[in-house]
Amino acid sequence: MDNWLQKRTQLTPHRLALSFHEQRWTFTELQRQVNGLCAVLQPQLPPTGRIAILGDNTPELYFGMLTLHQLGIPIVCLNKHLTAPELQYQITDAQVQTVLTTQAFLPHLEATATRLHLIALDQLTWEPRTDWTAHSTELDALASVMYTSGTTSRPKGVCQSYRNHWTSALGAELNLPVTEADAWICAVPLYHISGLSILMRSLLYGMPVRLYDHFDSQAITQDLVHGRGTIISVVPYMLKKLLAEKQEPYSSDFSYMLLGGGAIDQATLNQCKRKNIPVIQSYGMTETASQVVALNPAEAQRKLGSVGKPLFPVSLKIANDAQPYQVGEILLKGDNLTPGYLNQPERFAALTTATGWFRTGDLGYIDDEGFLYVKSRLTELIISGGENIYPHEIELVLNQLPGVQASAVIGKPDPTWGAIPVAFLVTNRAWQLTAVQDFLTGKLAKYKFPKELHLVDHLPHTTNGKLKRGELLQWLEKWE
Ligand code: S0N
Ligand code: AMP
Ligand code: MG
Ligand code: MG
Repeated sequence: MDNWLQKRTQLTPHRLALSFHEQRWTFTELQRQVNGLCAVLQPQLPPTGRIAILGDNTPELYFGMLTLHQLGIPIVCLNKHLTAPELQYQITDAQVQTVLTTQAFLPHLEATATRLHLIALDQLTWEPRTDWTAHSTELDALASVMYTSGTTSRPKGVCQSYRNHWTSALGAELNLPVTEADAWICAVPLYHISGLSILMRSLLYGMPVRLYDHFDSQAITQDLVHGRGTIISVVPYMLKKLLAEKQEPYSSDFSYMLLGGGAIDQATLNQCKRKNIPVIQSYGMTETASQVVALNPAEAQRKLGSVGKPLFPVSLKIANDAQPYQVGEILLKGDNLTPGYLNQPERFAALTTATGWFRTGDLGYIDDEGFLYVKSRLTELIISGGENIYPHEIELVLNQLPGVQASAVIGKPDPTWGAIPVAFLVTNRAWQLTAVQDFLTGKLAKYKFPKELHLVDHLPHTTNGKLKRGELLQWLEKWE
């Protein structure tokens, strides 16, 4: 295939591609920016080593990502909240030598152990160019890498091919057709698949993206009221903020909020219904290049609480040939699915059944009409505001606290974040939450910090020594 931006520019040169505050770029203008950046960047890029991006959702970062694809280079997506040691692992694992970033993030990257070639996109100057020979798109080539934390050990670099992005965009479009009048608000991070998938859809559908450098619920509400966006991707935290913000009707042009990234409570969905906010629930993961199951707009109200039916390119079943309403692990197949984890084929193989189904680790059931309901997870993943946290990675650091014999972390349901990490310490010292958080500073991303601390004299274990996290949750409930 031709390079997607070039193809899109040939097809609809004058259509709006991107807006950011008052700035606007048609596909032709976007293409010219990217051509210009290609010419400036290409001579600077070393011949070996991968290239990562790190930063806020700025137009410069957007141009940078498209430039990499135009040069035939996969994008390693780094989460801007991570600390230098957390970034270091990903940089080493992905053999990153160069990072496209912005000035604000330079000190952060300079603190990593690897000597990186850092390029601050907001410090570069380039002239828009009309010509550049773009690298064509090989569907099975690597397009992007995104890290997700693992249950016990190292984070996994999820490989996403162009075929994954292509299939994902196609499946989404067949469920929720996008028209020329649509514009998709992107306030989810471009380093998550929630954000990158919007960029990909823009190229494939010819649809404008209204970019936000961070989640600003007031400004977004004004956009929705004044018709400056017809679709927006949100995680539950964002949906609740927008719900609280809404005082006046959204523009009649507004279509829906695409909700994903974590579980939502029925009360919030009911409130959305009362306040006339159309919500399309979806289910997906980094490994599936965004949604694989989504509600159909016509059924979104009737099936409130369900995440919908598997999209056209997706095969889904519940393990052990479960009957309707019987809960089991959600299994997936299809071209959305990652070809594997970078450098860790054994971990992908361990999640693949003998007949080639991907084990999601999520538990759910299908009702008698074929709609999926997600119930919980097999592993102890905590999802706070759409960011994944594994208790084990926090425990590893807590165990280094002076005077701590043992630690445990569990996710506690939280009305704002969905869930928050709560820590239990067996210790002979009077540790306070703020002192623990100080100790974690620089070691763990802030969103992983425990928000509650309990000093206990023992932790509950099974007879074979496994921590009983469920019992810890019961302790919390008893104490409250
Ligand atoms: C929720 C967000 C926006 C919160 O960030 P905000 O409000 O901008 O805060 P900051 O200014 O960055 O920080 C302020 C303080 O808050 C702490 N903090 C930030 N985030 C979190 C967090 N998640 N949990 C706990 N604390 C947090 C900061 O540390 C800071 O602390 P102080 O003030 O003490 O320094 C932000 O977290 C965010 O953007 N979340 C969304 C991430 C996301 O997109 N996740 C989805 C990942 N999954 C997927 O992509 C697959 C599903 C999918 O594709 C999808 C998902 C949604 C919709 C559609 C789709 C689709 O299928 O297309
Ligand atoms: P990530 O790869 O970070 O997007 O995380 C994917 C995980 O988020 C899934 O495996 C689920 O555990 C969770 N998740 C995504 N969508 C939903 C949903 N609609 N309801 C409940 N959990 C969800
Ligand atoms: Mg912010
Ligand atoms: Mg995540």
